Amino acid sequence: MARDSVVPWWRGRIVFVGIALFTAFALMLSACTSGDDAAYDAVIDDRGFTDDDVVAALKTYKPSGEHDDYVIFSSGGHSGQVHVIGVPSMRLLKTIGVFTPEPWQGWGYGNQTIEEVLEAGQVDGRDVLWADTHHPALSETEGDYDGEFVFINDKANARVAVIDLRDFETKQIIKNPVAINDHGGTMVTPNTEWVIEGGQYATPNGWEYAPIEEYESEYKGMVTFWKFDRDAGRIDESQSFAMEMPPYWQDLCDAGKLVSEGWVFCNSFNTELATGEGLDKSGVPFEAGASARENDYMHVINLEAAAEVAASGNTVEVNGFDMIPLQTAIDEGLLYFVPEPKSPHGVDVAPRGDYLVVSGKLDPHTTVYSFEKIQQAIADENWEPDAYGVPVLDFDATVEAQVELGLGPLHTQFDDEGYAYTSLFLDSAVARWSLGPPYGDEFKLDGTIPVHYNIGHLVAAEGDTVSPDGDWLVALNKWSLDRFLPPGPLLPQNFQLIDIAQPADANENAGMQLLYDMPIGWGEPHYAQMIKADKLAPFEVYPEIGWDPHEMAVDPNAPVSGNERIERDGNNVEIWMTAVRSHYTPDRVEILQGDNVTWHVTNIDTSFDATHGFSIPGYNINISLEPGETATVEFVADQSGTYPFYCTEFCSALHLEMAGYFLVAPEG
Ligand code: CUK
Ligand code: CUA
Repeated sequence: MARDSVVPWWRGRIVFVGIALFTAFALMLSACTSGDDAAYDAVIDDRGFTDDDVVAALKTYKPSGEHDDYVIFSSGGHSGQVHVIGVPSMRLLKTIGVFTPEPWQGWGYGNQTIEEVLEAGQVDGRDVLWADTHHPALSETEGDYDGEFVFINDKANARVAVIDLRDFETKQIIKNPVAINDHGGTMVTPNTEWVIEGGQYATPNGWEYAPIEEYESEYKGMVTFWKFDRDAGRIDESQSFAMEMPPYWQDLCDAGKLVSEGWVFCNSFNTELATGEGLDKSGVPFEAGASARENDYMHVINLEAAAEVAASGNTVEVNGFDMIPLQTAIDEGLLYFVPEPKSPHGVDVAPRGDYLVVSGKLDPHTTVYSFEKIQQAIADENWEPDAYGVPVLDFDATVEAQVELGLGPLHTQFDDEGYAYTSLFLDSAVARWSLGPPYGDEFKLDGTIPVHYNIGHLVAAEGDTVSPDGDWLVALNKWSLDRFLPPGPLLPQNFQLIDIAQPADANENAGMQLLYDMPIGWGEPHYAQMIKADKLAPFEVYPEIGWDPHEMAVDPNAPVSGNERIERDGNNVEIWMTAVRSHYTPDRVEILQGDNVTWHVTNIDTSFDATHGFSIPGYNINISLEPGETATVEFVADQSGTYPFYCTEFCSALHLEMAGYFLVAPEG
């Protein structure tokens, strides 16, 4: 793949590093002290760097003005946001406002279209302005990231968001009508027809009340398939559906690709149907009860067939949303189970779609299933039904290999050299292991590298695609302990950049080298995806003045230069205002207490990076206007007073003068 066809940039860099080091040491040895070399040596000396440190620094350093080669989209955990990070420099580029208000982007402070996006995420009519984002998914075309959209789930409230990568802005938040929490989302099918959202903690459908004693019969699991309309840039709820599952705790999903395209795989746990110990301690605590059995079940779903069943109307409605009942899924051959050892966490589909990798948190092995063998077991009806009648395929008939990796294996990524990488939570390490044919000769562990500490997910460059790039891996570590200056007792997480470009025999860590620690000081990220930077082509400025980013079109009602005005109709006041370096027109707005205010603002600047803000103190209004953007704010001026409004972006030498007065005269 990439490495065979082109000479990657790092080759030259490694040669350069090698030459630089060789030169440095040769010069040291000969005690040569020409000016530049002496400066170079002095820095290394002064800072007490080892050879490895110098190599690591040279591999990650980006001189001012040089851009990164890859971009990570990371979940923001319970910050509710998505973080954008450059690789290999590990510089934070942006934190995208998603489920949680974000002041810099004016996300959730009066901009009417943004308020509508956030309101769509209400649960039972209540604003929920935080989220626990777990798994971002980049949109794909033919199984490769295409750089157009990112999707992200909210585990806490079972919501899914759509981010458009033309402007890195959230365009849609959708509440799952069937479930109150999720986990196995978001994952996309190879052409992004479907965005997958699997459930987690079972509840009755629609999170209605049912006594916990009725867990077995009344509680349900689910997987939801959201239909994505790429042209509209939105999920189409009317074409989407859920599939009812037994009340096992569905965990993580992955979409099939190439040979397995059209199928979806989700792991699960708590097939024990544990319901907790209760205050009277009559039951079994969850962590013991939900990990008692040797096996849980990987869910194998025929999505292509399920979509036909849903389209034919063979569904029930839950809160107005189409759901395929469990019995229908069984009768129509949409759902099979495969035993997975010891509290599994996650299922990852290999680049060719042929193998499914599942690791049990309490099993030192990772288990590799063959999609072909699963299909054969289905054809042979080589199964026993579970308690709900779902066919459980024979374990031995579906397994390709088991590889002993270490303690607490969790998630797996792939590269272009036939290696797989699995996080070892309990060992605080990354295992590098080889895939068998057709990727390599045999399934075997090549070695591990320690990480710091308690790694959850890991992400490799284009690591979920049909053509991973290799080269870079980032370990998403939960604890950082001694790695950074402690900012109080709540510590950042640690993203560690690892070079995986060398073959496994290159050093004692199976060829891997730890390069850089990046503290993550916002929420707890779970998963991330890494895309080649040149696949992203965001707008530099909006295409036309008066652009409505939500509609991705010019707002016909946008204020433009020359038509600025204030109109009154009864107690409705409408303002059309423009912003340009360094002036608002109009810069005085005088109204009456109790007026309903509709305030449109357009940034008529069209230069790269010429963003203006617009904030009104006291009224909790703060919007961001990127070049060309128009926005509308609506509020009732219920408080009289004198309110200086101003621009929050330091946009010019006369930025402080970019201000105005909003005067609300008292009633009567
Ligand atoms: S989960 Cu958190 S480390 Cu939500 Cu993918 Cu495994
Ligand atoms: Cu516009 Cu400061």
